[in-house]
Amino acid sequence: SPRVLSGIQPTAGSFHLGNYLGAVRQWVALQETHDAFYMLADLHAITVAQDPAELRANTRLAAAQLLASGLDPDRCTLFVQSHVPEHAQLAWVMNCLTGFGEASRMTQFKDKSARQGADRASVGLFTYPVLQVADILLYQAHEVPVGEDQRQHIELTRDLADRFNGRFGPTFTVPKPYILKETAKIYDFQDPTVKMSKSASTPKGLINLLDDPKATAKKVKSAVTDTDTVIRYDVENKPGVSNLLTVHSTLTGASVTELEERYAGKGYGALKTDLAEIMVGFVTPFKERTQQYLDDPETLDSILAKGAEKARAVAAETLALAYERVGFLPAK
Ligand code: AQP
Repeated sequence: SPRVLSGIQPTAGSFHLGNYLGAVRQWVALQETHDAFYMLADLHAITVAQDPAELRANTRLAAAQLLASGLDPDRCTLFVQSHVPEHAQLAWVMNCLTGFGEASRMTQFKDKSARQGADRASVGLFTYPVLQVADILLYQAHEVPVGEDQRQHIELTRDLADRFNGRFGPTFTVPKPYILKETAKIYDFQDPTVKMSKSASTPKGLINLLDDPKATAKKVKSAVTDTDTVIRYDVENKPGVSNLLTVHSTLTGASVTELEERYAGKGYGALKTDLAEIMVGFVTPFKERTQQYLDDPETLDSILAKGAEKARAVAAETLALAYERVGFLPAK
């Protein structure tokens, strides 16, 4: 079956609603139809300042949240990026194929480095997209399930795969992005014109899955909408309401059209109250399941150890081929 690879950074502790709806939810579905590789991107996590004890704890916490979301270690390969040294090794080769100007055009780097100040942004942050290229190509992935914010990085992956294949002979599968239109971009609940993001959103605009469910309900009820009263999906003119409809629709399975009909003539209050209840119903068992996995770190670590072993088998084969193609003398 076709292969997918995706990752999530074990940074801010809790996943937010954007991570879940934009990416993790698709991962769970794809493990049924694809040969799926999912990684905790801890090498990516250190491109910004981090605390070692927190990184370790957050890596287990992210694994627990993925399992709580429905990833099944018997149906997919779940691993920690730093457990598979081939990622860093192939990244070096890909760095040498990437133009400085090409890397400079990556908008995520431009945004993040502007926020941090050019002197504080690390070289690691600059080459972050190239490491991502290596992550994907190592597994010969056909598709990469991500949110819209990652589209440019997948384009870079395609360009570099083509460049390598053209220069050294067919080596890498050229992957496609797998981005579901409806949930490609979940917006901040306070500023529905920008994406929900752990580094840029204010606490009120960021819906963290592990927050106290009561606090989450409150955030949903105070979501920013508009001064109109009509509940209609219209991202351009009604971004706040449209975002709430997207979340409602994805979590309940009701189509947006159905929801527009159901809420016709009702006020925003009704939509927000219902969505608050839906969110509480979703996050309460999610939090419980996450805690159960955290309470058993030995099982968690053994799942990750098995995942790393499966991942390495694939990654090592690709790296060996890439090393041979670039002309490295084999170690005897
Ligand atoms: N708002 C979003 N809507 C849809 N998808 C989203 N993703 C992130 N935000 C949204 C997707 O989540 C996956 C994991 O991404 P990550 O680990 O790289 O997280 P991130 O990009 O660091 O998340 P943030 O909140 O955007 O962090 P900052 O602010 O640090 O950049 C990816 O597939 C991503 O598309």
